[in-house]
Amino acid sequence: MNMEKMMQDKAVSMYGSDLSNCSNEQIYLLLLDITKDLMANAPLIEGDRKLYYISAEFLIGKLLSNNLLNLGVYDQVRDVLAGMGKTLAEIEEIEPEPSLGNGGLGRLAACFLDSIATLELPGDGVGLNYHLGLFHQKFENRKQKELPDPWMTAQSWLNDTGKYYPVHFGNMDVEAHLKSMDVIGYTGKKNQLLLFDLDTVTEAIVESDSINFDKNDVKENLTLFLYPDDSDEVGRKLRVYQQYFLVSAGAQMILEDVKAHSWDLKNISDHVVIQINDTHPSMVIPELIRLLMENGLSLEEAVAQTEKVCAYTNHTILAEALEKWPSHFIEQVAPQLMPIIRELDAIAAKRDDNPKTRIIQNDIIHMANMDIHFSKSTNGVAKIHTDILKDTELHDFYRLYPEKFNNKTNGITFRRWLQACNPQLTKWIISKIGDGFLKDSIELEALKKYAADPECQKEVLAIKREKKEELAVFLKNRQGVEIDPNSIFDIQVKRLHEYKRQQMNLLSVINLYQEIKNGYVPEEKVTVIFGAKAAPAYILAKDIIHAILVLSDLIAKDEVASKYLQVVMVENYDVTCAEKLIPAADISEQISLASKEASGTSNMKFMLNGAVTLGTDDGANVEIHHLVGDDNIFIFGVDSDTVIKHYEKADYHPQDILAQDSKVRELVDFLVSEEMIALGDQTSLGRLHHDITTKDWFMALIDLESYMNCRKEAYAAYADQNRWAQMMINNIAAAGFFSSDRTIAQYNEEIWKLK
Ligand code: Z2T
Repeated sequence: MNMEKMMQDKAVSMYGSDLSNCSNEQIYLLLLDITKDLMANAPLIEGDRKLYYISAEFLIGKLLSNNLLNLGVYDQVRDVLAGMGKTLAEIEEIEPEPSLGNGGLGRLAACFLDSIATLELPGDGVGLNYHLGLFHQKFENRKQKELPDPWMTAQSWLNDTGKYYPVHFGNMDVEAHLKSMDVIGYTGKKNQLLLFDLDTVTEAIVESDSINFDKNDVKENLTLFLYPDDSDEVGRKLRVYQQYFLVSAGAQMILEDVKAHSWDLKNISDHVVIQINDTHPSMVIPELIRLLMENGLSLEEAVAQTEKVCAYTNHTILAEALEKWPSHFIEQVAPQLMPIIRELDAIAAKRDDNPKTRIIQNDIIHMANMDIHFSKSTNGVAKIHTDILKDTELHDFYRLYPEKFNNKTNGITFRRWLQACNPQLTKWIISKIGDGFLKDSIELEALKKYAADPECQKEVLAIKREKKEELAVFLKNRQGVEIDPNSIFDIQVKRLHEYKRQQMNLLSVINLYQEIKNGYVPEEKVTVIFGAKAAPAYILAKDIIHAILVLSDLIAKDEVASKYLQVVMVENYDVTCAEKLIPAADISEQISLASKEASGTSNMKFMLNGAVTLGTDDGANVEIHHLVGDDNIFIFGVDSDTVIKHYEKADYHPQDILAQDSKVRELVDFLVSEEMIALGDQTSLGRLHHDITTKDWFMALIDLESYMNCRKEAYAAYADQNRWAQMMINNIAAAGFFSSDRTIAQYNEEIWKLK
């Protein structure tokens, strides 16, 4: 196909003008049109068994580059644009990023869709179309402010299927409107991302300059935002409305599909598998049972089929994130589910006399318990996470159903996280080992033999340097901040949460700042970069953002310290900026409290792009550590068993550490020093200081000393650039295991059994 001619013809038909006269926006729109046409003609992946990956989130990122790449026309488009003196990156700037996820869980769902289509497995994503996304983060007075994120535009990747499904809430009936996006795999075949929406939703009910809206009017607000503020009762109930809307429309659509194929509903489990992405879509279980019974199955038959159809993935051991809904919520939102949930609870009671595995306890419905009893599979997302589920968090269930438990270590799609965001490194790898690794990622291991080669070391360092310069330009354009590509780029990007310990990173930076003030001259300048959104109702997380922004300005204003140290917090961290930050990173900060990060997935993206991990033995870091060996990673901190014992015995007290370690005391007290208060908000900084000194629930202080020492070791290692480049290559070479193609192949072999 002649891409140049296609683009020329489109320019004439759409704008009546020559391609060379088109603006970037016009070029984006004509490429959108061409790409959608090409995808419309791509064959659907089909089979006699189909997967539905049901999830409240799909953090898909911009789609133009990714779709061009998977359609096999990326190079052609790039070349046509180059002929006009333009880059794809410039054109892609026009594309808004769909804001349909929070963080890892939503991004994982997006990587999975890419790999499912690439492996040519029949599997669609099922989710919701949030008009205003999560929220857009702005910094104002060094604090996070939340604004709506209206990402939908007149022309977009969304298609209207014209289909509607009735959803019956306790107090009203609504019509779920099905929208879809094509998901094209690397071999040119496609699946769908199916997103439900409600036509009566009204963006205008959101107050200007905030994300506040009337939470009571479900018809107008249902799909406005992802996870509306759940700090008050109406907010939480709205979330239950969203969940039932998703699963009811989703289950109806699945049954319609089954009927269209003339498959027998009595044997639906021969043809359908539903992967439940955390507990957000758990109500699909009773809803499917209800609908199967409406279609003539007995309760016993419907339950037996549903248990064979559904599979559940757990993404966290944090107790506060395991959803539990008061039964009166369900009674109001979806009363038709309550009799079924009560039946399921009775069956659970017959299977096990342990009250802790019951679904309904004190009139509260434990969603995860329902999932485990009535799914064929329960999986964790990294080896250590699954082990903790079996040994502690879900131990009672593991004893009951050992055969249901399994691990599926997360993965990432190399199409987006290497080929699209780092073409330079991709080209270099191909020049060394060929392009077989793009199909079979384990072939990256062949790079190992180049790690000690000085010529190769020079080449990867040059590529890293180029990506650091690109990031510098990007950040200058995006938020006007200038960074120095000669410095070490030390990066922590992820949702803001105490267990991820951005506050520990901050305290360590305070230490470096104070040492410089006391005359220490670092060998290398360091740029510490943060990117994180905090949940709007999570006060302490917002306090940590405030402290980072205050420290950032304080250091920038200091003539001496700013020569050696810069702290940058990227505004509105999203997939688009992850694609710039990750290829430019020297150090990947993965410093969660051991046992708390289920897996992490940015750790894999950083490694693949030649950053070296500085982290704890937690989540998938454990597997990264094992694969690269002690010499190619910086590991510190107490292990997960120690942490779990502290929680069991309730014997961790930050006061103990503060009393015996005057240096740690000094660092923590700096949060409320005159210097900080001069630029910051005393209430917010005081609250953070008080929390760390009296509670420190996620034990930032337990690892602070070992973290600071380990970070210094990493900086010292960086000074030996050849040695550092060797570590980079060893990391890239070991990253093959973390391809989501491998993860999906395992889901398919052990759970889905498609084809
Ligand atoms: C989320 O992103 C994750 C877990 C959740 O538990 C919820 C959300 Cl929104 C309810 C993350 C984990 O924190 C992370 O460790 C993991 O890598 C990711 O899910 C994908 O499994």
